Amino acid sequence: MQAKEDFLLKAYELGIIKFGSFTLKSGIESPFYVDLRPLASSPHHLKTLSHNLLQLVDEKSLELICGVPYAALPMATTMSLESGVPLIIKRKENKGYGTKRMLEGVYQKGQNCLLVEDVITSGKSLVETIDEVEKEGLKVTDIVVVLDREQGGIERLEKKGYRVSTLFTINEVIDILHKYHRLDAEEVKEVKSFLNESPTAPTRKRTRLEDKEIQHPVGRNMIDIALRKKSNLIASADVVSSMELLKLANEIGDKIVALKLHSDIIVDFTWDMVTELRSIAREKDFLLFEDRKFADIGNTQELQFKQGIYRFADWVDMITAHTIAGEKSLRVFEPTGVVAIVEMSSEGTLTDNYYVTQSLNVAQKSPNVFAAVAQRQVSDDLLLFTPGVNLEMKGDNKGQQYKTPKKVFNDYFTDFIIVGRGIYKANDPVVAAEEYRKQGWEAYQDSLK
Ligand code: S5P
Repeated sequence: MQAKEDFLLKAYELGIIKFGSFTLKSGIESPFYVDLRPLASSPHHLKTLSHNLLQLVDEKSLELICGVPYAALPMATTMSLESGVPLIIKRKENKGYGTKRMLEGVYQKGQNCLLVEDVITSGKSLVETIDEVEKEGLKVTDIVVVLDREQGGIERLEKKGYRVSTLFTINEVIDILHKYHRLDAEEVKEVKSFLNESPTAPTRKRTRLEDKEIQHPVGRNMIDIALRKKSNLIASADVVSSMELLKLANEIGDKIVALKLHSDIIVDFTWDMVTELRSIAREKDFLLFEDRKFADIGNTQELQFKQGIYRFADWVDMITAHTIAGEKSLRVFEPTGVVAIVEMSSEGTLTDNYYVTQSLNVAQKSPNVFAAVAQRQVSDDLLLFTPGVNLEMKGDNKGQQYKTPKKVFNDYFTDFIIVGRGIYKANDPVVAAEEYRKQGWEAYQDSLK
């Protein structure tokens, strides 16, 4: 205990915890701020800390050590040097050349990897790191954390089956600093009342559709239709003839919010078909959504959008576009609603964390983008559409990867699911559409709790 207290007091002198008023990444005002990076400037303390972290786990079971970037990297390195357990390095983003791997170092599939984290709050960044490490075929069973801010992160990880060991909790830190007169009673009271007010369960809460900050009229319209129909379903009508398309639209139209099309796969595309489709959409109260995935400079996209055989500008409510050509390239679609392709569902997609962040930046800057296609939570000023949803299949042999409605509403806070083959290839598309509508709406309602 004495050694632990001594260590904390020394670390305090290095400035790892500061008291005052700090705005956190989440926008919350916090009376304290923790940053363990200064520890790396004191080799002696870094060694002590790493030694203490190693004591928390059974060293014999370890095959690899990996630190969550960046603050835990020097800790993980020092632990590796002391224990002789090899280190692997997780990148924050893909470097875009060379091996393009997210993990660097020598490892084999199936090896057990200890994760090291500096501070755990909600556990979100740890969950992301675990996902990426597991994606490489490694096993994660144990996680060591220097400081637990006691805001639900440990519970979240334990619920997923991971063993988490922590060196300090924030309450312990406050008590030790008080005991040694680094904090007075008034400061302790302020910090503790802040900690008590912060919920211990994960703080993530999803926003109801009606409370989303969506300004674009097509986005508002989608929300209104969803609430009227109790449906979060976008059906992807990837059929190749106008007869099949119109039949499907007629049959499932009253269960969906939008019908997503790939017009260029329809062998007999005609304006009569468009007229008929529009009249079905009006009658059955759904929107027409062309999944063209534009990906060119603004001028070319404008021509592709307004000219040619399809003249989408004349008849669709919304279209998909990649953000790859930058914000200005997306303005050419105004006033049609744009759904930005931020992340793809397929195996091996190049949309890594770096791409997704940059792509969301472009999407948020573009006034006519009201939604994003992604496999993760996005901010409340965009609606989130998630494709790759299927109740029965895990994927196809062309790289598609499927998840269930429950998973995407719960984990990503998806607003609308996109379902293709799950519906149009079903024995009875009407029954299937009703099943996806019902399960989707129930999963959405559950995710609000
Ligand atoms: O990342 C993506 C983005 C889209 S828009 N992954 C996708 O699968 N899509 C589209 O969603 C895809 O083009 C197809 O039209 C639909 C999924 O179809 P399914 O048959 O696999 O459900």
